[in-house]
Amino acid sequence: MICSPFSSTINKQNNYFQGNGYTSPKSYNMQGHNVTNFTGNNLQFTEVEVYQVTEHVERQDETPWRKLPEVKQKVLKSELETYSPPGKLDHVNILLLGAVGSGKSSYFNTINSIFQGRITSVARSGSAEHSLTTTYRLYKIKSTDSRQPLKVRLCDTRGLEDGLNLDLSDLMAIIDGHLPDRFTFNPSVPIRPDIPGYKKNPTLNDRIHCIAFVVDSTAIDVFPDKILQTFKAVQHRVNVQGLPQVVLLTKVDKACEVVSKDVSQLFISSAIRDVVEKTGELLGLPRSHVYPVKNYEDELVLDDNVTIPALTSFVQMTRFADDFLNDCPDLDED
Ligand SMILES: Nc1nc2c(ncn2[C@@H]2O[C@H](COP(=O)(O)OP(=O)(O)OP(=O)(O)O)[C@@H](O)[C@H]2O)c(=O)[nH]1
Ligand SMILES: [Mg+2]
Repeated sequence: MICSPFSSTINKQNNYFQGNGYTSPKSYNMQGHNVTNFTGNNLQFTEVEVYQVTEHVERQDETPWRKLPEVKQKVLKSELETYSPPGKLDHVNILLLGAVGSGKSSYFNTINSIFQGRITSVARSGSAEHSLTTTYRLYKIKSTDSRQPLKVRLCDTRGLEDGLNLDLSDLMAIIDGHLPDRFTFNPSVPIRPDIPGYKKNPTLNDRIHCIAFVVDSTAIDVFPDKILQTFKAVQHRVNVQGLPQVVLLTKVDKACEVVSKDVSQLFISSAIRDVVEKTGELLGLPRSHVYPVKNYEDELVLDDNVTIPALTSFVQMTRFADDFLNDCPDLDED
């Protein structure tokens, strides 16, 4: 019922309060009554009680904003363990690119831990004034049972930072496969063909087949402009090649209190849904390419709620890389 029987102040005259507003029942089954006989055709009230609703109950909608595949961890792992790239390729290369401290090395450690069945810390991670990762690493991940390396590698780079940034030509040298494993970055020396270890004629096997922009979900509102410009410049170059790009949105536990208490709420949290949307807009990528993940960093044991989102992101990147390679004109030449 829509009604506003009085506004401001009304005083009792004789035995009633004289209303100064109106009643207009709407969307209500009056069962044969009308306004006139319902109100007695007047706005005279013998008693007036005013209630104010003071309690605002914050209800978290329990419907997930993203549905993950309804398969067990074992199935996701097995997809990666049995994966073979098309053509004569030995492996697929996924590049982790992001700001200093965004969680690149921790993502590799997370995926490696999942396949080792225990928490591992092969890549050095932590916080430092400048990038903790100073060496380019093409990390292999061994299958849980067979101990054979997966045919998907995670390529960990030095973090981007103001002043000591790898510039666009350095990043393109990495993407085009000119850098060997364990190449030590020297921010004051650009990557050029005359530096030791530079691969002059990289094959498709050496090239990057999917780029993962690693973004700290707590930094999205104050994302450094210089790093965004670097991302955009890379995107501009690789869009021409059709190279797939995704975002790994890390540190989701820090971006939402509910998730920090219970990681199983990741795809229910509206705060995380909003960060995913903002990140997609910032990098001009569809939301379906933005993967919120919690890296293993504080845990001593594996947890399905951490493992499944991380593994899902890894499977998706591998599938995108595979799609790219299947459509790549250079595939038959390697
Ligand atoms: N709470 C939380 N901390 C994280 C997460 N991922 C990474 N960290 C922490 O963030 C810090 C930086 O992580 P790294 O993996 O070293 O980041 P990086 O991008 O490799 O950094 P550089 O190599 O220095 O560029 C470490 O202290 C990690 O423990 C996460 O999902 N949640
Ligand atoms: Mg690192």
